Amino acid sequence: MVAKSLLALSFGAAVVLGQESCPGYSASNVQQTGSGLTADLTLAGEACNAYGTDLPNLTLTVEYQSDDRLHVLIADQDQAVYQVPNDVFPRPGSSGDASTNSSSLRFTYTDSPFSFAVARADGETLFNTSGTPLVFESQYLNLRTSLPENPNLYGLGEHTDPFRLNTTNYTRTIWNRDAYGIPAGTNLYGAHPVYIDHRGASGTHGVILLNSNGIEVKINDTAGQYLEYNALGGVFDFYFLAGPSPVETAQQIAQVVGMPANIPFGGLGFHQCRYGYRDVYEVAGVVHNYSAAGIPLETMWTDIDYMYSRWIMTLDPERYPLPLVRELVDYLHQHQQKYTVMVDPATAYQPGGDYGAFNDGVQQDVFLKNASGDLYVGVVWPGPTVFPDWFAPQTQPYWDDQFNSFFSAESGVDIDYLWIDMNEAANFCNYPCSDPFGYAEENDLPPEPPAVRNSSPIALPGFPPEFQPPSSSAKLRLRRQDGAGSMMGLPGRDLIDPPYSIQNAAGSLSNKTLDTDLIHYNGLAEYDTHNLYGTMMSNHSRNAMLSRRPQDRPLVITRSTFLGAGTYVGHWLGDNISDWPHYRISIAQMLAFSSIFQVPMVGSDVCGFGGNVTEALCARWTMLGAFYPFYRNHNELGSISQEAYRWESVAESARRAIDIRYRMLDYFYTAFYEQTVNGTPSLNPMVFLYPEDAKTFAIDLQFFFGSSVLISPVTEENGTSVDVYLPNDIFYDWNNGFSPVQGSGQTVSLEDVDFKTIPIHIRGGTILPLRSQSANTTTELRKQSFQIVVAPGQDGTANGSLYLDDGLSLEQAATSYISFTWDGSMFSMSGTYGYEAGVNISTITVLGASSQPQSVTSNGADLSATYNSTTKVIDVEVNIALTGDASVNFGQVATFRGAAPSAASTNVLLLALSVVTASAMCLLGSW
Ligand code: MIG
Repeated sequence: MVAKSLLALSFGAAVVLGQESCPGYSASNVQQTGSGLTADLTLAGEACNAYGTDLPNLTLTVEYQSDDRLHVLIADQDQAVYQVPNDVFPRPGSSGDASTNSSSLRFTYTDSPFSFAVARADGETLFNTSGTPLVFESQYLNLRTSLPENPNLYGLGEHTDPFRLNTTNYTRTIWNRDAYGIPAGTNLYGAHPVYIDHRGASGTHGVILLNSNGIEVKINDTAGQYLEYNALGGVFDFYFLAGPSPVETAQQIAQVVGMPANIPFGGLGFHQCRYGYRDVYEVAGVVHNYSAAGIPLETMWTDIDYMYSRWIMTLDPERYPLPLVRELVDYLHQHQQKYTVMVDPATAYQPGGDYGAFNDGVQQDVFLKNASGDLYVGVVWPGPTVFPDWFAPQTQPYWDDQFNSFFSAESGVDIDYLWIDMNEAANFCNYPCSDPFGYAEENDLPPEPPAVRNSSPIALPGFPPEFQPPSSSAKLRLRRQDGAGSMMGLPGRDLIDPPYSIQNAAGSLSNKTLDTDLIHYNGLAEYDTHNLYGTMMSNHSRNAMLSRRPQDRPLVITRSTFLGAGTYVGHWLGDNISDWPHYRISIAQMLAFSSIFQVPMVGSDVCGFGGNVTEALCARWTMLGAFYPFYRNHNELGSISQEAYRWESVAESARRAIDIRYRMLDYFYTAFYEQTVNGTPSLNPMVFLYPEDAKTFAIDLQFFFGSSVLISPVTEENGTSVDVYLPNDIFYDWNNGFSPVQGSGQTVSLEDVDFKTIPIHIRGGTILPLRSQSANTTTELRKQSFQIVVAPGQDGTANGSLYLDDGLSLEQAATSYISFTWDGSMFSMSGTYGYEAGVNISTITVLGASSQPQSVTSNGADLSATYNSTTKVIDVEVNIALTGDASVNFGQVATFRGAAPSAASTNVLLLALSVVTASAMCLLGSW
């Protein structure tokens, strides 16, 4: 029922802005529609014009889009105000059958002064704007919702603040920025104005504000607890998502921002990168050293070092000559490895030369222009640069052409994946960048490249003999030689210096980025669309990768993102520092991107980017990174080398961590796939899986890889202990032969966690498909048989799933999706079996068993089972094809069931492993 709210007792308080009291709006002409209502909102008094001009006439549109999604749009009646374009962010439609009555949400409003509230059908108020009048001005929007005391809020990225946000005196600025060192409390590379509000047993909901203007979200408790949006333009385009669980809320966010793109299986392998590999020999040397050290390297990367003078779509003919780069790529491909390079948007300004990326772009009119019609010139690595205008329709074919030529499989750099950077967009020259040429010269841009080697490179056994130092005649073509009405924004605004200043850490809006008064090809202002630049480059770059390899799923990793970026690309978390605070915060950051922003292919630079890493930190980070979806060691120019083979301890931790990751890779790939289908997070904060356990709400140093594998890394330099919270549930300790561990809702200290070990617990109630052994590449890994690990839960049952496909194709001809269940004595699998995996299940492992089973049978045949009475693990050798339903009967075996036995009545042993001193973690004896 849409009714006037009784809740909305207005305080009658006018918000005081810029010395003026703002009048708010009155609602009139309320029209019920099939799925909601519309109303006119009229300015209710004298304009306050606090930070711009109050708009007199607005329209409210409320639509119940599904039973758990409510859309509330407050826009100007004239539809002149900028709105995020549908072709950049395709809005979800209505499911058609949603209605006021069926929805689990209720919209109510007060007409004067206008305010609205969103509540659950059972009455719990989720959002209520009655505390302050709505402000809707030409360059300023203000809306505040009251919240319960000390709320559990998550999201509003990109940031490096705790996963559970501060709730007092806290400002989150959203304005994409090149943010070296990713400082806490500041605006970083991405714009994700979405939050999750978790209220324990009362449920969880989500709120998306679809707005790409600069935004400041203020959270404080000075006028009751509130959350307030201050935006520099656009409209109030809200999506309220009912949850009521955290996982359902995440799924509902995905229904709005789009399901994430799937990735190639190989993208989950281990990646090595750095800024400052001086030449192709050094890159080849790294590949060689990994193999010599016995550390699986899946993908080798090259930063901007490969470019001639930092010009995109070129190679440095002396340091990275084409024939040798092609040799390197061939070598990698022959060894089932991959190659990736970086591309920036900024293109060297080189008029009058033969630089094709520039010339073609000028000719096809793809670069941003000043009001005068001249090219807009900023300064990035190559010195003066121009920037593609992704809003111009000709930019996609231009970008495709550049990719097809420079990244040609036949004659260019045949990359497998792509890395895109500096797309906030970054510009070194502060506003107003009146003399980019002078600025570039003063700042030595482009920088001097490293000296060319004058001695022969060190021999690399296994590399082609032709892999010789560049001959002076090795000339590379620097680029291809063969053909290769509305809602546009209000006029009259101050697009450089709006009256309201958000707390942009770069200073004024245009600092270190594109001028915000630039007008795009289609008429939109950079002021309104700045936060979209990186995501539009992502979309264009994904398409360009598809244009050269139409059959293959692309993997593109971007720095800058907006809502919905995950539908195109993954994200690395930018320029972190090689220190423990950045190691620790990487978990919260990654959780936000995966479980809230729906950009699940995410990770931080392993061992850290800026500064010099310590051996202990690099060893720990190499293990933690094995549980990032995107697992890449990357390092800054000038920092000490940090490839995993540089220290024996790090090499050993890499070998062990990769071994575990790879054995789990199909399990994680399945979780990732599920996220692409329905938004179920492939990484879970503890609060998502234990939403009623208040002790989990703020945990962001432990997390679930998938929904079964709890990772609890050591978080201190030289530390060998870690405080671990285990909810009241049954877990199985990976590092102690899968021995059962009863969690008791306490934090316990794990001791003696050496530098080669990361604590891993399997959550009871789950079934993990593992590969029975790891391999040197993911291609080889896919030839290993499966070991299915059954981890019974408190009720004695468990389930899991396995998705199988070729790991590569955009369109899959045949896939398998298999469900596994354990009912206490019977293991069964059922599902669809289209994909020929070529391997079978070779072992079924049942954890937490109190005794050896009397008999284990499949189709009436006896199977041989071994039982370890210390770890309580049964292993059964099987040979089950992944081509049809099957079951294995364990007869009367007793696996763990029911609540933890009390110490008095059972034989409770303290865990004898290296790890434990805490009474809360006990090995369950007989029961
Ligand atoms: O201004 O390409 O975040 O990963 O190594 C720095 C050089 C430009 C920033 C990226 C970083 C990369 C670096 N880039």
